[in-house]
Amino acid sequence: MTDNLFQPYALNNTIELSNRILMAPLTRCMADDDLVPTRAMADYYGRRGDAGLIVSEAVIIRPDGQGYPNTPGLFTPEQIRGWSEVTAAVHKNGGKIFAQLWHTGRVAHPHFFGGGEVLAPSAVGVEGTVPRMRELTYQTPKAASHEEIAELVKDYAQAAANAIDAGFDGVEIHGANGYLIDQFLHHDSNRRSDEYGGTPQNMARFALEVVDAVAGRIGNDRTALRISPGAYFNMAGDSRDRTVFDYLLPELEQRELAFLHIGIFDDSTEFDYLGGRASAYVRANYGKTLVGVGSYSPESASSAIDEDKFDLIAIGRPFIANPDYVARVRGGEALVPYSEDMLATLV
Ligand code: FNR
Ligand code: 8K6
Repeated sequence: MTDNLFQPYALNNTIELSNRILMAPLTRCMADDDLVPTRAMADYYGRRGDAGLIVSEAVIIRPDGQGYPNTPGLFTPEQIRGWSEVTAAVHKNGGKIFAQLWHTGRVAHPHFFGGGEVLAPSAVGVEGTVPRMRELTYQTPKAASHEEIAELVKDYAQAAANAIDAGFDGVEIHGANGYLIDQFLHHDSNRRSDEYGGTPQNMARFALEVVDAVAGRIGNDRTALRISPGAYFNMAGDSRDRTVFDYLLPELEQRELAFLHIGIFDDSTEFDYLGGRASAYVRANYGKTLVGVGSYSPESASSAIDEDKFDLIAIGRPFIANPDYVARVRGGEALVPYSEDMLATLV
């Protein structure tokens, strides 16, 4: 029984979802060479309009945020126009869509933005090479100055305003998966000793400044955040990270965001320093709407919601394999299994 997935859910007085299934943000690297969303992308998202809410693939807020080929942007008039076709296609099919706002920080590569510096909290690089472009080795980033941090905060807020201009219903700030905001929140990547590092308050400062700037620009009711308290991607965990999130979560709760979303691939992963699963840790420290994710089936998601582990479920890979995921689950039909070769085309 998965009936509870089909209950409507009010995020707040502004936004009501027709069901509890979110399409998770899924990078597809299919924008054109100016990072403009294409007609094929509008059709792809439009086909998934029966999700309670779509969170778009991660969208870069400015050129030096790019770390993968052909990831879309939201900083030029053409990109805003391209996204307005996507949001129109989703709305035409009765759906809602948030833009996921992204800066990759130290995971950026100058190959994508004509050379120059890679900005991060500290001059600590990631090992290895860019996925899909293995000839590109990651470079050591530059620790962002106070002026550069202020500029980044402003650019998140501008991208949020651009998202609203493009017809999005709101934005999810990408604070997860080892990208820029997450780099401030973990000791592995944040070695600063100024007011952006060293203590939980300082390490959480950049995340909260971005949240406040975005909410100030478009409203807290249209602002959501994704976080990864458990480091698992582009990042090494550190037992001291726990105190950063112990401080951050009550601060976020006060801000009355549309929702908080966990960033993880498999929610059965246990983190020593969180005392278990990331979702259980966040649920215990954050009392507002929580979105769970990570290798859930319709049945396991339905049980988790029933057991009050979170309020809404985001589904990723199964949505790539099944554009009609919601209809299939509702009708009790079998799902097409996901496989990595499906990433080559937009179905
Ligand atoms: C992802 N994921 C991801 N997360 C995110 O915050 N922004 C993104 O752009 C992407 N892109 C992305 C691309 C691809 C191809 C995959 C497989 C995953 C993570 C995704 O949102 C989700 O957390 C995981 O896929 C786990 O959920 P499922 O797939 O087990 O339902
Ligand atoms: C968020 C943008 C990612 C863009 C590249 C496509 C991502 C493909 C999925 C990669 C899977 C990585 C999984 C890491 C899981 C670690 C589990 C402990």
